[in-house]
Parts: sequence; C-alpha cells; structure tokens
Amino acid sequence: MKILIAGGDGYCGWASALHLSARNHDVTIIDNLIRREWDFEHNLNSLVPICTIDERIQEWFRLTGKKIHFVNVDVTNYSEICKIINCEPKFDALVHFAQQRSAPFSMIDHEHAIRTHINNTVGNMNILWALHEYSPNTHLVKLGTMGEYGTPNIDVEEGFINIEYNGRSDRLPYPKQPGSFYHLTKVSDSDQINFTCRTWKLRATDLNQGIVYGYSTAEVDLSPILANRFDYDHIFGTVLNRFCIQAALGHPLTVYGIGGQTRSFIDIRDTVKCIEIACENPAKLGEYRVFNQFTEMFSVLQLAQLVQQVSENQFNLKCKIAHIKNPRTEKEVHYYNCINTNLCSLGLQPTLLSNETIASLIQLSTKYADRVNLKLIPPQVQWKPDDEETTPNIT
Ligand code: NAD
Ligand code: USQ
Repeated sequence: MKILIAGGDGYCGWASALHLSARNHDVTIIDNLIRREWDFEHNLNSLVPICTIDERIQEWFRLTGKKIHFVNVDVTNYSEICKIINCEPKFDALVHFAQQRSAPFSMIDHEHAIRTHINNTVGNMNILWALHEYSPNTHLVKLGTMGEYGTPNIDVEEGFINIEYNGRSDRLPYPKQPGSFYHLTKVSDSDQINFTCRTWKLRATDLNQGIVYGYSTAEVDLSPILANRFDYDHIFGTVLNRFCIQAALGHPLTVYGIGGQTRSFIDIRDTVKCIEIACENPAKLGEYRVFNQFTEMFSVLQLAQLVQQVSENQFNLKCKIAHIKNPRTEKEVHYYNCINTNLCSLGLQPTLLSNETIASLIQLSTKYADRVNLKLIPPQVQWKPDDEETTPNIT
C-alpha cells in the first residue's frame, strides 16, 4: 500500500513508519519537525539521542534497501497538504500523528492552549478538506486518545453507545469528558471526522489510543541512527516511561496524589501493529469507525509498585514512591473499565506489560542517565485551582 504518515518524525510515527516500510509498504513521511523546536523552546531533550530525519532515512535505506520519502510539511498549511494528498498515484492510507500531544503543554498558559488548539484542530480540518477535494478514497487513520472519554462511572465502549430514552433507542457517539485542552482537541477532531464521513462519505478509523510505553521495536533496535525519542520530562514524558527513568536515577517515583487514577496502556510494539492492522483493513467509504487502541488498564500506583519491585529485585536499586501534590484536576479514585475488542478481532495479539519490559527500560535509562536534567522531572504545570483540597504526602 502507498501510505502517508503525518508526524512520522515523532515517537509513535517514526516506529510506525519503519514497521510499515519493513512490511514493504511504500511510506512517505510528512512532518514540520515542530516537536524538535518545542523541545528546544522548553529546554527538553529525549533521554535517547535522536538523529536528524535525513540521517534516519538514509540509515534505513543503507540497512534494508527500502526507501522512505520525507517532505517537510506543516499540516496547518492548506496548500502544502493539498499538494501532497493530490499527488499521483493517490495514497491508500493517511495515518495522522501530526499533533501537539501533551496535556501539560496545552495547560501552561493561554498561548500554549491556543497553539495546541490551532495546530491540532486546523491541521485535522485541513486534512479532511484536502481528502474531500482531492482523494476521497484514501483511508484516514487518525490517532485519537482514550482520554477523550474521561473516567465515567460506566463501561467505556468503542466510540458509540446504545441509548434507550423515553421508549426509543439509538446508537450514539459515546459521551466525552476530556481532562485538558489537548484532550479537548481530540474530541473536536473525532466530531469533525465523524461529520465528514457522514456528509462527504470519507472513510476513517479513529484510534483512541491509551498511554504508550516502551522503546524497542524490531526496526528501531537495528541501529543507533534509527533510535527513537524517549521522553522523561514533566511535559512530554508519560507516566510509565517516566517511572522507569526515575527508578534508574534513584529519583522517587512521582505519583500524583493518591495514584488511584486508572488509565489504558499499550506497548509501542503493539502501537505499530495496530497501525498496520488499521491500514490493511480499511473502513468502507462513508464509514467512521472507532477502535480503542490499548491492551491493559493500570492505576498509576500499581505501575509505580511494579517498577519499584523490578528495580529492587532485579537491580538492587532503592526505589521510593513519592505521593506528590497532584497538579492536575482529575479523579484520583474512580471506576474504569474500557472495551478493546475491535483490534483484537482483527488479529492484534496483545504484548502485555512484563517485568522484562520494565527491566529493559530501566537498563536503557541507566545507559543514558548522564543526559537527564533532574530539574525536568517534577511537574511544573498546574491546572488544579490553588484552593482545591490537596492530597496528603503519603510516601
Ligand atoms: P510526538 O510529539 O513524538 O510526535 C508528533 C509528531 O508530529 C512530531 O514529529 C511533530 O513534529 C509532528 N507535528 C506536530 N504538529 C505538526 C504539524 N502542524 N505539521 C506537521 N507535523 C507536525 O508524539 P507521539 O507520542 O508520537 O504521538 C503521536 C500521536 O499519537 C499524537 O496525535 C498523539 O496525540 C497520539 N497519542 C500518543 C500517545 C502517547 O502516549 N505517546 C497516546 C495516545 C495517543
Ligand atoms: N502521572 C503521575 N505521575 C507522573 C506523570 C503522570 O501520577 O509523573 C499521572 C497523571 O496525573 C495522569 C496519568 O498519570 O493521571 C497519565 O498521565 P500521562 O502524562 O502519562 O498521560 P496523559 O497526560 O494522559 O497523556 C498521554 C500522552 C497523550 C495521550 C494520552 C493517552 O501524552 O498524547 O493522548 O497519554 S490517554 O491518557 O489515554 O488519553
């Protein structure tokens, strides 16, 4: 298949581009490399050093003889995105990763919220318009997020829920309760995509992905020049990756509040498989389908305890769990049960979180420990109002 990967220089996008190219798909990456600029602007760095996109692509060609094309395109620039989507032969699938993806980044201040909103919402709408105008057969595979649903007191279905009301029934979009301006943009994207599938008969798969953890994939591991980013900072670092890095450094694990916040998780090795499955099993014309892309659910405290056990038992590292004041407005104890049958029924065989994976992340972190700026670990973006009750320090 001819596949366009928007955001292919990022954590999920780079691993997916390599995975699809390895399976003989004809891959083109578009990315405006803005994530590298945001890192620079906020003094952040990936734990693992990453090469330029040109070096990465050359190395992939050198090792495999497979060509990945790269074009520097900003998806918020409509004429640029139209030019790409209109080129012949048309793309079979467009995988859209190209967004500002950090909840804390979107909550820093008014300017960061607006930047996130414009980047994500305009970018998504440009892609939909360009597909409508130039390539309505191309299957849009869009990265959404499990955080669109929030933490309702009922099971979370895959995108839609059957409702009975006043003696009538319908299958309606599942109610959304996002927890940050970033997550809100994803809700808006889902509405836009659903609308354009109904109205213009586009075809799309909305992948509501859980929190991604891990580093290794078969392709990324082939060479240090193919290295992927691995974020540990308080803005882009996600919880399990952060805990593994903190354990390697002997830093207390930063559980926000009680740690009963339960979320959905997926190993990056499964992310790339899910993208392959979605591309190779396209939605029908006019169909908007939603897959919940995660394999397991854990509370933050459960993860901290797992990382603590592995660091103490396998590495003899002293590992403390620190319950620090939660900077976010979110429930710390709640019901959480999400359905994820769609991808499994198309063949996904989940890679479950293992002690080996945690150990490999601790080892990776130890290798690059001297690159860590400890000041980037404690949370600095606060969106819980100051007068709200705070959690006691129960280390
Ligand atoms: P990332 O920041 O590592 O990569 C995003 C890439 O998109 C970057 O290379 C960036 O330069 C590019 N980009 C951003 N705005 C762009 C624009 N306007 N034009 C062109 N390129 C642009 O993020 P990631 O972790 O790889 O996440 C990728 C997608 O997956 C995001 O949409 C994110 O919301 C979603 N997702 C990620 C996770 C996770 O845990 N990492 C979980 C669920 C969903
Ligand atoms: N948390 C801690 N300690 C930390 C970091 C986070 O306790 O050091 C807690 C947070 O309070 C939150 C949970 O862990 O309850 C998850 O936080 P996170 O930063 O790992 O993930 P989140 O902000 O939800 O965002 C990440 C990605 C985003 C993606 C989302 C998937 O950055 O792109 O959309 O995961 S989901 O959470 O399913 O919406």
